[in-house]
Amino acid sequence: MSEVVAYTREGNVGVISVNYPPVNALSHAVRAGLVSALEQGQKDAEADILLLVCEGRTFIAGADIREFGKPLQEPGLPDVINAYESSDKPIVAAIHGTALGGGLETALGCHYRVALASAKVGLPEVKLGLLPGAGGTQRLPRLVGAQKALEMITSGNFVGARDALALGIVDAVEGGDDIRQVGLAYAQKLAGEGAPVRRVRDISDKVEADKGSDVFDQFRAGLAKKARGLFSPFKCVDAVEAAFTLPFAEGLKRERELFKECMESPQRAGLVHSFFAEREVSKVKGLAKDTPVREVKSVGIIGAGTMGGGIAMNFANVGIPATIVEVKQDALDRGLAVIRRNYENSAKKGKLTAEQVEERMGLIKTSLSYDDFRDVDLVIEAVFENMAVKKEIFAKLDEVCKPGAILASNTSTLDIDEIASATKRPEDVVGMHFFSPANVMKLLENVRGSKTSDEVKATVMAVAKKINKVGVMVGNCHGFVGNRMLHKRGAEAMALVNEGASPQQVDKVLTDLGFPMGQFAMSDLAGIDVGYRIREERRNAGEDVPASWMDKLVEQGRLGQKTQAGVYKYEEGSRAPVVDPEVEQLIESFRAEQGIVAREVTDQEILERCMYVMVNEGAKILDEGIADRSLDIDVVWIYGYGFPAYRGGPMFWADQVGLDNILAAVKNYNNTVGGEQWKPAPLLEKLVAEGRKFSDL
Ligand code: 3H9
Repeated sequence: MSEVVAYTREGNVGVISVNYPPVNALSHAVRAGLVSALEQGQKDAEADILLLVCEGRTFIAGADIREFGKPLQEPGLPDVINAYESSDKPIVAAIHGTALGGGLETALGCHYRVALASAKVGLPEVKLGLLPGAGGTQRLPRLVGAQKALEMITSGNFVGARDALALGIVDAVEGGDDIRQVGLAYAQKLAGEGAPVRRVRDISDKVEADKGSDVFDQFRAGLAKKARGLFSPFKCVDAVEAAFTLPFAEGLKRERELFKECMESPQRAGLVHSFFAEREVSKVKGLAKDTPVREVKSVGIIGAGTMGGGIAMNFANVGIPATIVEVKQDALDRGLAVIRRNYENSAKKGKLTAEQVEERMGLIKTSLSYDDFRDVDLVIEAVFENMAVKKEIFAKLDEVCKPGAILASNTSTLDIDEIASATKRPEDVVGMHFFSPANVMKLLENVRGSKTSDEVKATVMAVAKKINKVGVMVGNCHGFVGNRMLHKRGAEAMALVNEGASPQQVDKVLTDLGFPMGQFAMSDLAGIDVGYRIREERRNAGEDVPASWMDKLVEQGRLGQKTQAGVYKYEEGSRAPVVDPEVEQLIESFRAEQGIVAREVTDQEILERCMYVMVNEGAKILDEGIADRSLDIDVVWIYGYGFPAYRGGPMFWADQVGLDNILAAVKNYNNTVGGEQWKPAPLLEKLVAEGRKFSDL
């Protein structure tokens, strides 16, 4: 008997139970086990009806993603499901947890479905760059019609059990939490009624009703905007359409062909890498799994600006009270008003009820005194980037906070060790770098200082999870992982414009690569005075920082979106960047002043200089141990800067481009453009010499 799928009998019900932790994914062993258990059930004269049920936390959550890219071992999933659907004895699927992808497809191959009220179902293959490839695109529309099937399959969103019942995906929903008992009772009831075999492939009314409908073209038009640059959502529409134009068996064949196309696409590889990378980052290298985690039941936040307010919202959203401290009452009032407005906007969109808004506002307190931090478990400082100010704050926190409280800085660039040196407890000091808007962006870059204790590291990673962020642990250096790489890209983008490119040309190359916005649109969003101040500080410190056309913009009061003019101009109330002829003129006169003769800059050069400079810096970051693994860098960029997940992050992307190609270009720019940023990273040279990739490290 298979170890992962067992066949037993209870009364007249043959029970096929899957036990393959953690999520009962359809590995080869599970598929083979399902087939042999079915054969036993068919042969079992005492079994009138069969029940498919899973052990552990969930019904089958899909194909085993770890098998993707490896040669298929028979039986393939479509054959397993066809065998279940063809069974002469009725089969009931009993669903708890999440029936996803191949899991829901397996349930759709059964003749009846009963679910716990807490269960969810969905076909999330599109999020992995795929489409449901085991009959999901042919069976689901037969139950729910074209529109709903397209919505579910192209979005990958889950549906709760009650909605699934209303849609006809499941036949019954039960309370409680004992899925085996629920499944047995339902199967016995059906057997008692003499319920016949009922195959989804034979249900045709919805297909007939939607034949010839223009819903497919409408969907494609909608996706052209929503799924820009993506491959598989369009293939999903093609596959669902086949359910309405082809007989079932041929529809399955068409689905298979389209599934293979998706499976072979680089986007599938990028998205699967992103899926696992997001989960791997929670396992911090060198941190024992059983490291104790401190309880965080209340937090203090210093600074009621956009950042401080956004950070407070994260905690209030999960029921953790937050106290914000500022020096002036009007700053607190302003900050609180912004938080309220954000929540009320969510309520207007139907995402929160009025009670929830008040509940969350009730969890956010304000104060003018650090004394209110006496009992908090974690304090996050979110004031402007000035070391002297931060050190003063941390010295005060050291006096006020209870022993064991974690003292965190939201600094985006500054030295955590120097901040920690202002306290007598550097082991409790850590960086927690949120990304703006902090209530929206998923990334939390946790920065370990040289003395940060393991317990504190483990706790801030746990806090990230608790507030629904993706936490990545990184080392301490100027800009950490994300901003250190971003600054290199920013400087290169600015130089490209000096040399002859236009800001919009640079931005277009980046948005064509899949970024939601380009370098300059992003600078306008953040405020271009930020970079200006950094350049000025470096100049004052005697560094040789070349003059830039962007300095001129700031000197003219064009600070970005907040002044409706920066690198672009902005119409009142709009965030859409509009090319401004005044800026074009300013750039031209800057070039004339500097004696620069503009040359034609190709899109390829923009791509290489903006992206390879980041990859080269990423390699240095890895070499220095600032990031433990290349996947940590990938996750920082996907969740903090909108790097297209389907390209897997900058280091995964570099592997696909070919590290030898990248190194050759880096060497070329080292000779032609020059500068520290183009000195080839030793790690990049080593990997190329050894014929290895970042992902092999
Ligand atoms: C598919 O089905 C294709 C078919 O249409 C056609 C085939 C022919 N495989 O997320 P968690 C691991 S495509 C292998 O932390 P949660 C995961 O890596 C598939 N492993 O837990 C992690 O491992 P570790 C369609 C998987 O409770 C552990 O399980 N299905 C798979 O927050 C726990 O995961 C999907 O896309 C898998 N399919 O969330 C579903 N799934 O402990 C993808 C998970 O070593 N999965 N693991 O780090 C999910 O959405 C979530 O994992 C789930 C649980 C909601 C199930």
